Amino acid sequence: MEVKTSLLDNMIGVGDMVLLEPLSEDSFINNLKKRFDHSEIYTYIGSVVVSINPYRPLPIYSPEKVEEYRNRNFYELSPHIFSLSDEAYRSLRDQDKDQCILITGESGAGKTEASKLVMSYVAAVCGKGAEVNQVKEQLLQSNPVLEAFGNAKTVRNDNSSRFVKKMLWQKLTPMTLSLDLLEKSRVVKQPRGERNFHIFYQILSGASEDMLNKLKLERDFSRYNYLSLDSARVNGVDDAVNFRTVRNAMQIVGFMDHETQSILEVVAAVLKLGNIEFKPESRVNGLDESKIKDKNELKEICELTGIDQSVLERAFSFRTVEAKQEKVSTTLNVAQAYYARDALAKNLYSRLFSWLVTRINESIKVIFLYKVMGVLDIYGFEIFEDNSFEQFIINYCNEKLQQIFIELTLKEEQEEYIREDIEWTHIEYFNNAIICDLIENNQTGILAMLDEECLRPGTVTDDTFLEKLNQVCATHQHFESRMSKCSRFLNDTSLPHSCFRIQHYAGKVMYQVEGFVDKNNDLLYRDLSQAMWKANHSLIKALFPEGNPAKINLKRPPTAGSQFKASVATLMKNLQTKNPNYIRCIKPNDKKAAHIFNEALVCHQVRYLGLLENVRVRRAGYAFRQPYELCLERYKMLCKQTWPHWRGPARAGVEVLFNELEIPKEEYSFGRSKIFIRNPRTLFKLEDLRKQRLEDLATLIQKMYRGWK
Ligand code: AOV
Ligand code: MG
Repeated sequence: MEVKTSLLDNMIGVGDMVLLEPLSEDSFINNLKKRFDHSEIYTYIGSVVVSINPYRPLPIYSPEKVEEYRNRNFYELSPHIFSLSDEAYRSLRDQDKDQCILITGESGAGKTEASKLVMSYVAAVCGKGAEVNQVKEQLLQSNPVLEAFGNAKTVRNDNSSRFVKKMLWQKLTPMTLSLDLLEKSRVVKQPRGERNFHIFYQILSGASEDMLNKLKLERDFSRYNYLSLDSARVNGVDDAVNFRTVRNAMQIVGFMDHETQSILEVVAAVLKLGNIEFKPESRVNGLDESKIKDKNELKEICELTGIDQSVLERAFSFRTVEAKQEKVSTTLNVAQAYYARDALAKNLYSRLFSWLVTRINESIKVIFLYKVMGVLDIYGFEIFEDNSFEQFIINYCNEKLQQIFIELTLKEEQEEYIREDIEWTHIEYFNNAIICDLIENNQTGILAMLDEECLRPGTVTDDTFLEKLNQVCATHQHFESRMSKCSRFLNDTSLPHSCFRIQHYAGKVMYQVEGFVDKNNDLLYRDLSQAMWKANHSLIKALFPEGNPAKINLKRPPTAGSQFKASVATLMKNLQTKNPNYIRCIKPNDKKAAHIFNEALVCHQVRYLGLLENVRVRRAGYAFRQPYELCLERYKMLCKQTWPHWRGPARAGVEVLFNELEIPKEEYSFGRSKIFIRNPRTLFKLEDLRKQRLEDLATLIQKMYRGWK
């Protein structure tokens, strides 16, 4: 069997960083660059795959490639995401080990594309039969649907995921599951240069006149307050074509026509809610009351969704607070009315999204109590000019995933040495547990303090929250604020008074405190949920179960922050029970452009991802390891006693082989099941000898062949 030696090809750099000699930050980046320039976007660090976004289609994902990588060992072919997928899939199938594939990297680094490649690989190689094929197709088609509703153009990425996606494959049958954690504030407001979720633009661009009429929509984006206009069109994206793809995908996934219609009605209602405007109207007793400026939009929303117009109108003017037996109605002023409107739009949309996910799951779920393989694709680390609660939450999620990487890589490596009875040296590296603690500690964490502030009676503002942060976090190494008691930052004019800064594992991020309290409170007045529950629209009714007066719950719903924290904790616990496989995505430039490799940018990511430490840990003592059988199979041709067949245990064969080749004893160690090689040069030597031997053999065969002729 011919085996490529692409891992060691000098022209295109080494395929496994573990074999890099000498190892330094420069050589690491150089190696990545060399490979990137030769369209080799994947490089290993042991079993970790480092992937650099090529920003152009590469011909390396064809069905032929799938076949090439199928059932092959990790090191036999050039590094590829398919290799990792195959490895994970086979471990699941043959060793019954739960697997998870963790895809990390900053926004635009290629996580979502990677997750889709893994999915399509597993779909291609797993299970058989008509029923399974249908489920596979449905799972793959769930992607365009989830992306239409959960992705948006941001400054960093034209197709940025604004939710966490987790897909599960059971032993032979796929099923999806998605933790939604959607960035719902985007529904009502988008940062400059960004768009709302794709689906809004897709409907307006792609729906037929007839459909638009039915949805009471107009084609013109500029009619809608909730759509930012400065970036309504995205280069290279055809919203109309995508709308057709999404409709088609919805059909395949299993949505009935009437369901799709209901879904689009909710989307239209959300869009139209943004056009309801309020004006102040003074009342006799001096209190400001808000009034709807033009009721036409309200009327149409109600016609579209079967919501009672007078009930909705009242819910935009009054707020009822129930405490024990008492009911108190207060009027809403203009600001409160806008707040209520936006809260309703956000809730309608985010609940629709969760419902979609559940619905997709139901349609493709096949229950088997088999082992599972999960693929996790999150929103990547983000630093914008203005960072708010959303970035804080997204970055916290990334911080946690990095923490899993640190814990599990260290643990796994340590365990391997212990299992194999090999001595090893501990490698130090930055553990971001301290940053996670700053955010999530139950007493002194930022989220806990935000909650405390939100639940405190009296006047609560973003400023009082910041004051509290300043008191409690002032001395934390990773927290910076100008108002803090700690004088470290008093003269730091780059840090405005209304901001705090966190030194995340991936860099410093300055957060604007404005909006934190509101977004965390995430209040939806009960009058509105009741109005929704009363709607003559089965989907909307189902989205607001708490609006049922029979089910009134006087307890305050959990805050957005604490819900998120709980979901992340569940996710992390779940991941820890699985065997992790990592794909570390790197963004080569900030221009979304092909062929550009910005060394400084890559270097920054390599640093914070801890990739060099990863290599060092991997080589702590031993750069390379291989099960005895594989090692013997690959190099047995180099020794008369082992060629062509070795009779006896593989370990003894390797011993004979290494003795014969006079490899110095201190260069390798025998583990229980694997040979551990200390220096990459030893491996290079073996590979060179092997290459030479193969060439000799080829010449010999040619000679013999000519002789026969
Ligand atoms: P992300 O998931 O990491 O960002 P994406 O996977 O959406 O990033 O990648 C961004 C864009 O890069 C894609 O839309 C493609 O155009 C391109 N791209 C990525 N990977 C590949 C690849 N393997 N081959 C070709 N093009 C690719 V975010 O969701 O914003 O964190 O939150
Ligand atoms: Mg993504």
